[in-house]
Amino acid sequence: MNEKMINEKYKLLYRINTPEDLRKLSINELKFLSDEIREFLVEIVSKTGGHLGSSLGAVELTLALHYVFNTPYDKLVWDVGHQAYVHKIITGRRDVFHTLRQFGGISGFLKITESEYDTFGAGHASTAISGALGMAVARDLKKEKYRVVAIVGDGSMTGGMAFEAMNNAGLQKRNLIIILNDNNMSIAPNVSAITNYFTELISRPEYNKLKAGVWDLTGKLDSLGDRLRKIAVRLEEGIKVVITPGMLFEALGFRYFGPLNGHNIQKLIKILNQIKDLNGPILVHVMTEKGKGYPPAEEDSQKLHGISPPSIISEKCSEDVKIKAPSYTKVAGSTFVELAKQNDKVVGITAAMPDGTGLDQLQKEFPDRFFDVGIAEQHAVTFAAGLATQGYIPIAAIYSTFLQRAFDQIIHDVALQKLHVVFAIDRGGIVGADGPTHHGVFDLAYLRIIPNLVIMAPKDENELRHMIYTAVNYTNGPVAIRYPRGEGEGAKMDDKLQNLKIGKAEIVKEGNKIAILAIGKMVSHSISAAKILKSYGFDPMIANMRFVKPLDQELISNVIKNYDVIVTVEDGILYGGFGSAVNEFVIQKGIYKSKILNLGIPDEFVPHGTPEELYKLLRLDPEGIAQQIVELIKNNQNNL
Ligand SMILES: Cc1ncc(C[n+]2csc(CCOP(=O)(O)OP(=O)(O)O)c2C)c(N)n1
Repeated sequence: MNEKMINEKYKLLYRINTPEDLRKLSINELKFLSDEIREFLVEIVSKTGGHLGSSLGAVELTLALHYVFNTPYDKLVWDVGHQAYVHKIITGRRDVFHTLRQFGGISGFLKITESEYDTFGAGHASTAISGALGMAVARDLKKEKYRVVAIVGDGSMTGGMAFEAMNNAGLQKRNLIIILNDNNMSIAPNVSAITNYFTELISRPEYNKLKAGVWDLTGKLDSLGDRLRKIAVRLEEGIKVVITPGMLFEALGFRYFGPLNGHNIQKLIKILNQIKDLNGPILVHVMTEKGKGYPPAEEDSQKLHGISPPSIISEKCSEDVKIKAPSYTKVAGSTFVELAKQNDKVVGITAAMPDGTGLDQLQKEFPDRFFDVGIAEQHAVTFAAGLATQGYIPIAAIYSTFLQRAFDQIIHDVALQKLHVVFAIDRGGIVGADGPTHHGVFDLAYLRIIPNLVIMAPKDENELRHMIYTAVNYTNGPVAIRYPRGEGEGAKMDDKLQNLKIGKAEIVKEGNKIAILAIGKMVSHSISAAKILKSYGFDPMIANMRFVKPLDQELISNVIKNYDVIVTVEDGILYGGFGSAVNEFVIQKGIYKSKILNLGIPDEFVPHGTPEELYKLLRLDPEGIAQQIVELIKNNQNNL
């Protein structure tokens, strides 16, 4: 599309370079702008991939917020950040929006270094209220005047941290506005008591009618002094307690407004203007529709929560994309079901990611043994611990990056009590376009330090099945299996599941002089690296280590004796990870003599991009692994 065509198609949008431009538009123009933005979103995100549904649902809300609040002086704090594409587009990033989630391009989430309008980085759920409260307190300490607004989805409200923050905000009584963006959906349909509560709240017409009356009354009484106002508020409290179920937010110290139609921009602007300077913590409940304005997303908002490029909207793409192997997730999901069929004590737990973890398969087959606890990873782990005390074998399937949240629960509630919980840790390693908030690169390091925990990582999807089987049969404590995002390696699937020997590695290729000790996905990269090394005259031995804990000490001792160069390879952070474990072992045993090269992720956050781009950047692609080994040998020719 040339510039003229773009200008015609997006007439209003191309006038908006900052929210200041937005504030010059009439309400009617804002409505047309909403349509243009929806079209723009679908056009771009279908090419880049990304969180389409959530952003489509938040178009009017985002415009209204930037229209009413004086951003960036006033601070908008978006939870997760996946719904903030419109915010990006109208805060100076329209012309680079096509680089969304691309290597070197703009982030798919909020990033404090990307724009002064991104007041707080995000990617993980339920952080916005805490961050916003911190800003509000800082404002008061500095005696400044800016307003702080946190925008949180109903799914993210299921995270305990949101309530910890509300509880504290209610106590502190600072001026703070929370917008509850309620679309009744998390990624999957939102499953929680709080969702039922919202639904109940909005479906009681008698409450809404009375509430409107009382708010009107209190509004009119504003000028009549404290006493009358207190009486009116008390009257209102009384009515609410009788008519509404619990008044959760008000009990936490918030003034509740809503529910409002989040697609009626005129009304949104009116109400936001009315409440923006009220004192104390305020909660505005806004109802939106996920995927609004784009029928495929409205019809299947779960599927279109996030889309991969080329978009599933493109009709051609299904022919173009050749699937080489089932994903690790799919294989894990079918193995969970297979094991659940064999053993009625096996149960599955997800924290709001039934499809993402493959547990949707168990949900279909054994709905009574499947538990979606909401975006509540900490609870998921301790809930699993409770089940395990009673003889159940919980499989807690959680993404590596989100399991970080439950670090203490793994230590205190599971490992310390030696409970048999199976952690199926999906998205270990590099995840790609979601970037640094989502890469699962810390898991081996943060899990390795926990006593009683067995940690494995499969070289391919076939081995993943055996590892899940082994973990379910291992009754001596908790087991973590960490596997990557995306397609498997195309491995041949064995007919029968086998128990792997705990702490035993597998030699996948004999060789001499160089020994490559690889873990997880890095085994296949190392096998390809060995082919490259052949052209340099090297023939390395390759071990699939399988276990980060316990380590195969016997194998490592033998390798130290018999090889000149030992290379450890992992797709995780080097500090404290698998390579560190090998180093610690050889130093402790006093058997350190060979050159040891630790390949993995340096002490940096990994940006977003395709996995291929990122492996290359990190020199963890086969070429990078081979080259690093060649460089080591060249630099140490005299010592080897
Ligand atoms: C701690 C954590 N767990 C899981 C996720 C994955 N996740 C991203 S968005 C999302 C759903 C959020 O629902 P909601 O806040 O209602 O926003 P919506 O997508 O419905 O607009 C989930 C579960 C996450 N980002 N952070």
